[in-house]
Amino acid sequence: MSTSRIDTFRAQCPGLSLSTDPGVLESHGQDWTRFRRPDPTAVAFPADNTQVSDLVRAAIATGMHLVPSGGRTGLSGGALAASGEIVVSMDRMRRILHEDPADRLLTVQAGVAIAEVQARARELGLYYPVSFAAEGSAQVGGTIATNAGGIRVLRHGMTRERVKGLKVIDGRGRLLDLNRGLVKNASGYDLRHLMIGSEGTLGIVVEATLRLTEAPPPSRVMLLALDSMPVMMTVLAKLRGSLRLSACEFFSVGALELVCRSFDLRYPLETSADGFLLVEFDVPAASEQHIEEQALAIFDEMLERGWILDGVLSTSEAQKRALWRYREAISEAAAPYTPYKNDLSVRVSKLPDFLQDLTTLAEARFAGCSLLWYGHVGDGNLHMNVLKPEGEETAAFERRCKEASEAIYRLVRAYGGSVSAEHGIGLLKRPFLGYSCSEEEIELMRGIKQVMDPHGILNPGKLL
Ligand code: 2HG
Ligand code: ZN
Repeated sequence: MSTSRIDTFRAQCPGLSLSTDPGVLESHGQDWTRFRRPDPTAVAFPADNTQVSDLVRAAIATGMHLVPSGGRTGLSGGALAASGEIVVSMDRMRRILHEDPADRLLTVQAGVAIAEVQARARELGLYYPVSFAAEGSAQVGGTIATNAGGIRVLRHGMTRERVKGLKVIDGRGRLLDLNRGLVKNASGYDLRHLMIGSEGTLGIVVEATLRLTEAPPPSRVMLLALDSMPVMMTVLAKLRGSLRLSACEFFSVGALELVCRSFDLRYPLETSADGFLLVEFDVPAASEQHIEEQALAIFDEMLERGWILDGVLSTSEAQKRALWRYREAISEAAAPYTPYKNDLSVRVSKLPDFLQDLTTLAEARFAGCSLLWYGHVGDGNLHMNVLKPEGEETAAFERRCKEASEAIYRLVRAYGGSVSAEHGIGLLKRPFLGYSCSEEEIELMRGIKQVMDPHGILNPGKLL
């Protein structure tokens, strides 16, 4: 790009911090995906809403494209800038703006980390339930742009459920103040919900008003070795019948072994199995003994019926955290193997059949590759990571995975599922959007994009 174009851009944004430092371009031009090299022209660090609005107007005037960027922990390439774009980083917009314990609302700038929202909620005696392994780096704006899920969706839903107000700069540089923290608001189309999950293609989130909830009661974690995969839903139904679950996660033995190897952890159980279920459930102090007895009785019954082979029940907070680590560290353990990610969902009741069909398909298609299976099975969400065999070229591996994806996504469609449960479509899943959404839906999405971003400057090439 010519120097004059970026100079014109700069001149239209007085006071805007704009970096062209190669290290910053490299770090801020990408997310956690590793299939493309970042190549942005510059990284903008706006400090307030006006500067975001200015830079959108400057982008329109100069024909520059913008890539909104948060904590860059995305897994679909939604925040990847590989074509000379200007990255819009929220790193300087990290203030908690307003606390309203009476309404249980917290208003924050888009660059505040999820862990900070959680910490502030705790200080207020409340709770922010969006939780996932990358919460220390992931920012509020990014989680709204992708409608992030995580490990508490079973009880609290996705990020969408938490967003009660949203300030957004649209594709013309206008500030939209959506829903303003209201519980009830039946006045027209709810543009807030259109923005949630739009992956920076309709507007740039600058502020959010988040709904907190009451602090959860004490809890225990149970890790179970499953006798077989089909029995998983029977076990879940049994547990749900008697215990108040706040999480239900699954992982395969391959995933567990990789975590143990990568982080030098000891194997958590005495018996091995193909798959494991990790559940967390409430144990309010008043009924601690009763619930513990109930949990152990269910455990014995499941053992007797042959549904599970082994298990462990946490007895301390430290042990609870240690058990969670086996699940939460999987993605990090997989990272050095350039994993090709699948983030699939089907209705919870269909999961066992889907898993069986998918396993047969994936084992045939990915011969020679290690497959890691894990996910939030209480929500019908399965992550399948295909690890790149040592020595294989990244581009060739990606091509192979994409070809195999067609068959996988045909199966997903046959089950009425989704090709992206919680990671977004971004760049990597864009060719496959049609497996989740009909032509009519996609046509309407294009129309909405045209209205909200008529100049096509917001995250072009992503999602649609
Ligand atoms: C998780 O559930 C995250 O651990 C990451 O959504 C999943 O890396 C993945 O495929
Ligand atoms: Zn996940």
